[in-house]
Amino acid sequence: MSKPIYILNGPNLNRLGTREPDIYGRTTLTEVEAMCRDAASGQDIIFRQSNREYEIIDWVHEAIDEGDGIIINPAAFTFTSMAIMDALKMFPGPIIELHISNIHRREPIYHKSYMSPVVTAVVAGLGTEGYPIAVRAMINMIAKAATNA
Ligand code: DHK
Repeated sequence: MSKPIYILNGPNLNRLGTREPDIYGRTTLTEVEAMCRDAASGQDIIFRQSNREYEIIDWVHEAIDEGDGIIINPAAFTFTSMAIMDALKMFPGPIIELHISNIHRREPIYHKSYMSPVVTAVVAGLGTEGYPIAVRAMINMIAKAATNA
């Protein structure tokens, strides 16, 4: 029985759709969640957002026990949180770090991610379309891991 994919979103992403639309687009986070559920085609998804660092850490811990994969957009915590990095290090399954914008083409403060060294893959710059693309990639990685197990 496959376990859910956790899709975790960091600070300010609750304002997606109105927040800096020239960078993040006009699609809302609720619409992004629907796009992920469509792409998952029946695979269980847990989709959450928080502006609190400790809450994201608690959800990574929950995923360690209850999940098969993590897709995480840590937003600004990407560049500040060793705590979230340390939590992700404990996760035994595949992890995709996701950014709506291409962080490497932005100001230097957006270039050094604490997460990239501990994740399986990074998706950046595909806009909100990056989410369903990451979901399909995650389902393939979980299926591959299951056949190799
Ligand atoms: C979202 C944010 O909130 C920024 O702090 C990151 C990321 C980029 C994104 O592109 O999804 O730098």
